[in-house]
Amino acid sequence: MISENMVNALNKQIEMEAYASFLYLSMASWANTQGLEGCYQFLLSQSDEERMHMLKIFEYINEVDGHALTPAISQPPQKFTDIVEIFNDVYQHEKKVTAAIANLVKLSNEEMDFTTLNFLQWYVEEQREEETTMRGILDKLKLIGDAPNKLYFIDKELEAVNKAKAAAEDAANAQ
Ligand code: OFO
Repeated sequence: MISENMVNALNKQIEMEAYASFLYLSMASWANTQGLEGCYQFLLSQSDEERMHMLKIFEYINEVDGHALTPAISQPPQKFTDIVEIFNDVYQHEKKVTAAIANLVKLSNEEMDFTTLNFLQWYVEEQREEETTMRGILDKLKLIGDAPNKLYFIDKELEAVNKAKAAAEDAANAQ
């Protein structure tokens, strides 16, 4: 049986995933106002993914007889100055999420809650993938640097990331 302590910690994670979903949605909206369609689509899809991460925990808590709570979400920033800064912020945020998942893994281990430990493995892998993706994007943005028309090239780069992601999803769904 899951402990109250573990349920509380998972409910906290729901809050973090929900905040990430809204933060990325807000970033997507700003990118849209700048005409950065590739960045907009990427951040929109990241926002969707975070909602899915939230729901997965939500359903898990209820499945194991806990009480999943709808989180209170503080308002994310609405205005941004620079798309490169946005991707830096996303990377930093993902690192925080990775640390939070690591704490959940530690807690489930300490409590010998192997069901939750097993459930969390998906998140461990997901965070590794997310950090790799974000680092890859930041590396590309560094290469583009302050080139003339840099926003155009950044957006093209994000379009390529979106295409690669869609292809990987199609391949996974075909299995
Ligand atoms: Fe769910 O935090 Fe990003 O991936």
